Formats: sequence, C-alpha cells, structure tokens
Amino acid sequence: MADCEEVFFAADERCSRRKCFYLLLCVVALFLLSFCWYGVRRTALCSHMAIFCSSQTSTRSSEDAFQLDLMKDVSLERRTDVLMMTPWLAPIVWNGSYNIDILNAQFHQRHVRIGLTVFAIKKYTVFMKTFIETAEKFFMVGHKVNYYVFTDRVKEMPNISLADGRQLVVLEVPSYKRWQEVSMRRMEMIRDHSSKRFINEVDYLVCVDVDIKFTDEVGVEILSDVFGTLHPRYFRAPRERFTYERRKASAAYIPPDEGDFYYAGGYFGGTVEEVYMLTSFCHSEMMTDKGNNIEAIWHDKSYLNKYFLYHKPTKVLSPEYLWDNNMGVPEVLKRRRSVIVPKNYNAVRNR
Ligand code: 4GW
Ligand code: MN
Repeated sequence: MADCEEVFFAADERCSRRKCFYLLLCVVALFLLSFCWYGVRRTALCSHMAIFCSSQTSTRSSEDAFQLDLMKDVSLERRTDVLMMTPWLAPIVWNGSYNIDILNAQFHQRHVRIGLTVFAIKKYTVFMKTFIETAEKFFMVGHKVNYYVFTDRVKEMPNISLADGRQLVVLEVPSYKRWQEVSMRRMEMIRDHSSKRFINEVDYLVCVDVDIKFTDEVGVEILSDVFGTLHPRYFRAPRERFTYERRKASAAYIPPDEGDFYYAGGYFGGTVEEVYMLTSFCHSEMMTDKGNNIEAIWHDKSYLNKYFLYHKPTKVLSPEYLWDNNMGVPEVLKRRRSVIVPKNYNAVRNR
C-alpha cells in the first residue's frame, strides 16, 4: 500500500512540473509575440511620421527622405510671439503662418472671384484714387477681382486702368445726412447688393473702409467663410479695455465677462452668403435700436463685434491687415499690408 502511494505521489509531482513548464512556455511565447507586434507597429508609425522618427533612426528610406524634403519646402517659421489660433481653432493670419504658393494653387484651381466693397460718400471720394491704385499693386494680384464702389458722386470716380481680370463697378447710392448713418448704412447696402448682385458675380467679399492704402501683399490667405480683423489699437489689450457697447438697452450690448477680441469695423468679409448673414444681422439690430431711440457707441463696429461674439469668425486677420501708423511699428508686426491714411478732418468731415 505504501509503495503504491509513493508511485502515485511521484507521478503527481512529475505532472505538476510539466504543467509549470508549459505555463512558462506560454508566457515566453506571449512575450515574444507582443514584442514582434510592437516592432511592426513602430515601423508603420515611423513611416507616417518621418519627420519625428528621423532623428532616432540612423538609416532612412528614400520615401522618408522625400517626406522630409516636402516638409522642408513647406516649413514655416515657428512664431511664439503672437497668438496664432483662436480658442475655437480659427487661424489668426500673421506673416509666417501660411505658404502663399500652396494657397494660390488651391484658389486658382477653384477659379475664385473676389469682390472688394468700398464706400466713398460725400467728401470721402478723395480717398478713391490712392485706394484703387494701391489695391492694383497689392490686393489679390493674379486673381479675379471686382471693385464695388458705392458712391453718391459718380462723376468724381477716378479713371484708373486696371490689370486683366479686374473691373471697377460703380454703384450709385444715396447719402445720409448724419455721418454715423453714412457709416452704419453700409451694412444695409452690402446686404441688399449681396443678394441682388454679388452672389451672381463673386465667391468672396472683402469689405473695407476707403481711408486706407495697401502697402504690402494681401492675398487669398485672408479668405475664409467669415473673417474679421483685430483692431490695431486693441490687439494686445485685455477684455476690460475693449470698447464694446455696455448699455443693456442696446442690441449691441456685450456683458463684461464676454468677448474674445475687439474687431475693427473697417475690414471684414467672407463668402457672399456669410457676408449677407453678417450684414443682415447688423442692419436689423441697428434698426431695432433705432426704434428704441438708441444707437450703439461705435456704430456699425459695435454691432459687428456683437455678431462675431456669437458667430465666431472662421479666420481672424492680424493687425498687419489694418495698421495705424500713429501706433508706431511694434516688433510683432513684420509687415504692414494696409495702413490708415491720415485724414484732414476739416477737409473730409462735417458736411
Ligand atoms: C464725420 O464727419 C464722418 S464723415 C465720419 C465718417 C464719414 C464718412 C464715412 C463719409 O463722409 N463718407 C464715407 O464714405 N464714409 C465711409 O465710411 C468711408 O468708406 C469710411 O472709410 C467709412 C468709415 O468712416 P471712417 O473711415 O471715417 O471711420 P473710422 O475713423 O472709424 O475709420
Ligand atoms: Mn476708416
């Protein structure tokens, strides 16, 4: 009996040792398998991210090298001195943030047509010559451009020869007595002409003040569904200093704890459909206020800022696009693409 027990225990011990061996074998096999899988994954990842892996791998395939060359061609300066992206992930267009050759190729492929709207009412016709002459030099060169000039003084329009693919359309409109109204009614007129005319003739609209001159390239990098421009005076200011409308009675009211940027009144745009919606909003809010005998503190600018608060622009232009030389030239401003023309107030205002 004792012998029998011994034989039984010996067999049992052999059996459990074999079990241990197989278990160990399984563990080793699993380890080897996962190691191989990691290797395959890493190689695949590296070939997609050639730029990041190149510094760690001594041998590079020709495909990787090609990707690197491409990256070098489109490489941009890394700017850390300015905000390049809004919190809703819209680009803020600064010099060095885009490659114009790539963008031009994209927009040419789409045969994009651009309308530049400008108002020259009463004495502001004096700004027209410089405006058009400098736009011919710098604004959307090589693309199809229609200048839409709204004026009450058709006869005072300068006769300037334009480059191929560009034309000047003079739109006769009434002038308003109050200068505030002259400025504000632009929204209504852009709205009306957008649905009647612009929608059939252009893809994008750029709506600017006439008292500016172009001093450097402005190209398709500015185009997007709907865009605004940072006001040169406030682009580094904290929110408390933004001169939004602060009276609750006005439709342009913005609460003190809201507001992203302070946008300039004289430089916005987008697709014709989006500009229609923007100008339509601004005009109807102005009319609501008019009915309540109130007018926003900075007129059309206040309503535009209200619009952009709740309809975030898809691109924001840096103050390179609308600079005021009275502010000097800060280090962050690598280019001044259009600047405000100093006004002789006695000559152009109050009549
Ligand atoms: C005060 O007497 C005036 S007149 C203020 C604006 C006036 C005005 C403006 C005008 O008589 N005729 C005119 O065509 N405008 C248009 O509105 C013009 O396109 C101008 O660029 C835009 C906004 O006026 P602004 O450039 O004088 O406004 P700020 O000083 O805010 O840029
Ligand atoms: Mn202006």
